[in-house]
Parts: sequence; C-alpha cells; structure tokens
Amino acid sequence: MQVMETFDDAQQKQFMEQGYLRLGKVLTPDELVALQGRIDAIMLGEIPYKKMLFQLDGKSEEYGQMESNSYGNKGASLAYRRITGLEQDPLFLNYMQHPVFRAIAKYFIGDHVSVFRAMFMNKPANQGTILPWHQDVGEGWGLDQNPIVTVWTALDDAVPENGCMQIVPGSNNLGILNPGHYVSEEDQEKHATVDKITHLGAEAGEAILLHNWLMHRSGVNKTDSPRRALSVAYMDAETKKMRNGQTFPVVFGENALS
Ligand SMILES: O=C(O)CCC(=O)C(=O)O
Repeated sequence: MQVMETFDDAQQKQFMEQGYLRLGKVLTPDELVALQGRIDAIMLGEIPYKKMLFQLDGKSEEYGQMESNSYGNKGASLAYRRITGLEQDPLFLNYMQHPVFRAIAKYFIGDHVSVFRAMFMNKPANQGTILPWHQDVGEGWGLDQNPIVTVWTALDDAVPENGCMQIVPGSNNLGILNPGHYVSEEDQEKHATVDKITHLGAEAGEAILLHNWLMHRSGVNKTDSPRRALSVAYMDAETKKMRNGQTFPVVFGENALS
C-alpha cells in the first residue's frame, strides 16, 4: 500500500467528493507495534497521564450506557472505549506530526495548527458501544469554528466483524444536518439507506483522512481481539472553546509541542 507523501488539488477533489481519502500505511510496522504497546500501557496505567480523559466501555452495547469521560486512569483494563489528550504522549505526538499530516494541515488550514480531542477510539474484544450516525461539528464540540479534517488511523485491522466505521460517501456535501452531531431518524432514512452505506475497512497502520461532515457510525466488536484506532481533528490554532476562549494544543507552527 503506497503511502501518500504530498497533498494536491486532485487529492483534494477526491476527498471533497467522497468525504474521505485513504492515505496508505503511514505507520511503519515497527511504529505500529510501538503505538499498540503504548496505548495498552496507558490503558493498564503503566504509563500514567493524569490529564488525559478516560472512558471505560459500557456494560451494554447501547450508546449512552457507558461510563462518563473524566481525567485519569480508572483502573488497569483493556476495556477503555475512549482516551482523549494523546498529544501528551511523545510517541503519539510524534505520529500526529508526521510530514504527510503537516502537508494536509497546510493545505486545508495553514501553518499554525492545533488538534482537537486527539483520541484513542477502542472497540474492546467482544465488547464495544454502538456509535450512532453523526457528523463531527465544531459547534457541537463547543468551538468557535468548524474544523474540517480528521485523520483516523487503524491500530488493528478494522473489518465489519469488529466494528469498523460505516460511512455514507459524499454525505459531507449535505452540509451540517444537525449542529449537535447526531443525525435525525428522518435524515437517516433519507441519506443512510442500505445502498448508500460503505464499510470503511482498514488495515492496521493505515490512515484515512475524513471530512468532519461525513456521516459515520460504528458498531460492536464480535471478535476476540480489540479494534483500536486513533482519531485526531486538525484545526486552525486560533480556534477557541466558545465557553472560555481556551485554545488547543498546537502541533504545527509557532509554539508547537515537541
Ligand atoms: O472509530 C470509530 O469507531 C468512530 C470514530 C469517530 O467517530 C471519529 O473518529 O470521529
């Protein structure tokens, strides 16, 4: 699988038409093993981060039944659903600052770029929570702008059986259906009919660029192995939290984390 090295108008056209673009295996096999080991060590509390947000997966697959998201590890477990703030970890930060992501960020955003909710998204073995149809909208995140690009990276092969993402290609062009993220039943019936849905399978180490307005959802993991992934939204470093004017961790340009 060829790794994309630059980002140009032809790729942008494809991305805007489809709402996603495969970037290839941006992680080398060694880097993949290192990130898999690192996230497991963070889940097990072997590498403690007090300022990362941890959320255990729920006991049922129903969305809304899971534990809430709060600072600090909740106990040694590989059954976390989500861990946010991974830019605090040097291995993950180094990956987020990969030259191909810099090129993409420069194309869409410019030279001064921050990240929103650099997060681990996990479907633990034989677990997982159904994530309903949604778009990723800045307003719903409480931001004063709408970030447009997210890089989603598979840390394990993602397939329908273990809860890979499902998307409606091109649905980014519908614009924002609901600023609060979740797509209404009515819009699902209109836009997410069976013939329009694609299972966005991915190989471990593969990165996929997602348009934040692409309709997406994911299911549960019916296999004995985890389906781990990393999701990072890149945005203009001027982007602020509406509530308190707070900016976000900078990964490219002046005052970038290192
Ligand atoms: O990994 C998943 O199952 C969903 C990820 C997602 O919703 C996102 O990256 O915005």
